[in-house]
Amino acid sequence: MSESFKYDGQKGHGGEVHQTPEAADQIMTTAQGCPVHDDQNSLKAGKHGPTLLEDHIMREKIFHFDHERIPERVVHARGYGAHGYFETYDNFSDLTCADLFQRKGEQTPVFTRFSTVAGNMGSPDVARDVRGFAVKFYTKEGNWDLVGNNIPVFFIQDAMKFPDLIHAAKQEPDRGFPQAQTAHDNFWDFASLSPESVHMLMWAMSDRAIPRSYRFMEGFGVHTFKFVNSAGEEKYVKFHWKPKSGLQSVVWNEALKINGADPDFHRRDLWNAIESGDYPEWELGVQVFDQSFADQFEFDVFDSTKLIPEEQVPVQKIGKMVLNRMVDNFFAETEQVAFCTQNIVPGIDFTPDPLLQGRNFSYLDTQTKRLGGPNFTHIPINAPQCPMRHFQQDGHMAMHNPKGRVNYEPNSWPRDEYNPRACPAHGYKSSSEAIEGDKLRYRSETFADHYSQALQFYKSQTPVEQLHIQDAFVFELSKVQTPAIRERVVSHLLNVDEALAKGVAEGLGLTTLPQKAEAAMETRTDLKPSDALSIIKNAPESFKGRKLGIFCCDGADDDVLESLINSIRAEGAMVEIVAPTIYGITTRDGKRIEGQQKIDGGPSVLYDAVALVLAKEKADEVAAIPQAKDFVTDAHAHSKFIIYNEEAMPLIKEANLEDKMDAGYLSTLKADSDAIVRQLRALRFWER
Ligand code: HDE
Repeated sequence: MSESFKYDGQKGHGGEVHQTPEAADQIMTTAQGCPVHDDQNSLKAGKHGPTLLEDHIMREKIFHFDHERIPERVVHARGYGAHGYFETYDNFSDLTCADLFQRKGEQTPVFTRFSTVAGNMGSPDVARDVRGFAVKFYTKEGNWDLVGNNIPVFFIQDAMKFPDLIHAAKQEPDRGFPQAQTAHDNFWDFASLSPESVHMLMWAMSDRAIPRSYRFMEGFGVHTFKFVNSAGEEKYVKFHWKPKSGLQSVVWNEALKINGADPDFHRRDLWNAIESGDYPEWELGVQVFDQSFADQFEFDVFDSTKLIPEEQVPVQKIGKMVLNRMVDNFFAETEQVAFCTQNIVPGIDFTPDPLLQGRNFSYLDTQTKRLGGPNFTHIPINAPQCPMRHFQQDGHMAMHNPKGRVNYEPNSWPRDEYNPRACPAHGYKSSSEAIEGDKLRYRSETFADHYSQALQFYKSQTPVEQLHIQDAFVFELSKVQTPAIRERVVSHLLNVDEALAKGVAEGLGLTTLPQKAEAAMETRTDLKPSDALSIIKNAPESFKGRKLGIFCCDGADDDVLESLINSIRAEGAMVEIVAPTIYGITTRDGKRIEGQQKIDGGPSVLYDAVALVLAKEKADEVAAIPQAKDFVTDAHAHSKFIIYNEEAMPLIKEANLEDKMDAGYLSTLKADSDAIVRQLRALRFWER
């Protein structure tokens, strides 16, 4: 080969040859700061190599790459976070001396991470699962982590059972599947042998476990905590997050399809909302009660498988959280954030809830493993935004290091910020509690009722939601291969509601009903339904923050499209154009509208409602696209509103829906677009 030919590894690969920096601050360096001359070719002995060990630049690059991963979270591995602030509504010093609740209008920075529980880091977002809802408040008196879920109760009553629960829920250890789902033998075997989980199972089989988006779900602290004011008065408190945009879930068949079409559905949703300035908000509510309420309440307030209905102790709103900034770097912030239930601040305290007590050990322990040492609080996302003064020192990756000679106390050196002392007046004081008794492994008898609140939850649902619960049990148990496990689950449901148990048994094809499971306590039927527990009863009656998918084609009517898009935007909602090609369409008047999705990649499951704005000359061609047919068929099956113009009738006919058109089909001929959008506020046409 001629000497004049110099192949640089880029020519012919479409890359720019020798991309050079335009300014001094664009020069690439090694991690040690040494400027790099060529980042694409290793250092070789001769033109064909071998590569030299001397190549410190390549060695450093590959060494660092090899160490990029840290252990994923043992649970809640799949998650997504955002920054924001919490604003206090008033002075709540009568309730708590927690600094962040003392001043009306005070803003406290927060970082919030939402997650699923069972799936590994790369699992799909819309798995049927509990969602984590963890908030780190960077208060002036230290970080307060409220590490909650989107369901107010939990599967188990004692932390001792947590490893078993999670082992059973995650992939089975021999085969390594199924991933991100509880629809398998091990989970239902464990659950059906742990009757305390029945209340939570009802929630997990409800639409709560398939939220439409993080933005449309509630959050709960689950445990009972304590508020303590400056006079030392204590109250019990349960924390609630209420989304300002109302509750919403998807239906199960839709969830299955979303996971194929867009496994990042919830991530993308939060990213798009925040990046477009539509900042999601949640109000923080508290249920505050005292010992006398706790004494007369039907259940033990330290039992995390029970909730306190809002009708019995109303939720008082004390502030709101606004998420308004995405992270700069996913790993640095969302992956490295270390929530710890034991991070509390003066004015808030724990209770003896045996689940909470166990968590207070687990979170610190797991962060040390995940983040590699005791100095994870030095990582910016975990560091308090108030001063830290103590004598802790050294360890891996120590970033905040004390100055001066003093690192112990008592000492007689001058006091300053590097020589702090504990303060009896302002320091964190655990609330006093008289405790006596023998050392023993024991489950309190007051934790023994496993079915009454499961029934109360079921009775609080609308018929549509009740049917979804029944269907979910049938779906999950149909994936269980061992008949005895399926029957054991039905035997528990017989203690909850006979019609539900029979419906599930029928769905499973059981010819005879099993015996009722032996119950430690008989199910109470006197608990009143609680409307707050239903999603549909708490729907927002607004289409704001939701998304309309408009399937259109060349020749579509400009007026129809334009007025629909304007009305949707006026509602504060989003629109996506779905077209036969990603190039988009040319309207009847010759206007070009870009497509955001090609029909194959933009199925109707990605939208809250759909519109079909087609054109006469293209109607038959479009009706022949199989994915276009699925678009309509799925929207119909998922009880979505379907807006259509007359030119879309051939597609509707092709989907065999002409005879099934109900009041959920909204004709652009019969109503103006504002009126149509008002109808979308119901979110779904459940009557279908
Ligand atoms: Fe967790 N949980 N958990 N958990 N949990 C973790 O901590 C644990 C429980 C929750 O976005 C782990 O950092 C025990 C209830 C959320 O980073 C670990 C018990 C509730 C997150 C852990 C529970 C939660 C976690 C794994 C039973 C709702 C994700 C990684 C006693 C109130 C936080 C990590 C994030 C994460 C332990 C039960 C919520 C292992 C032992 C109940 C939202 O420490």
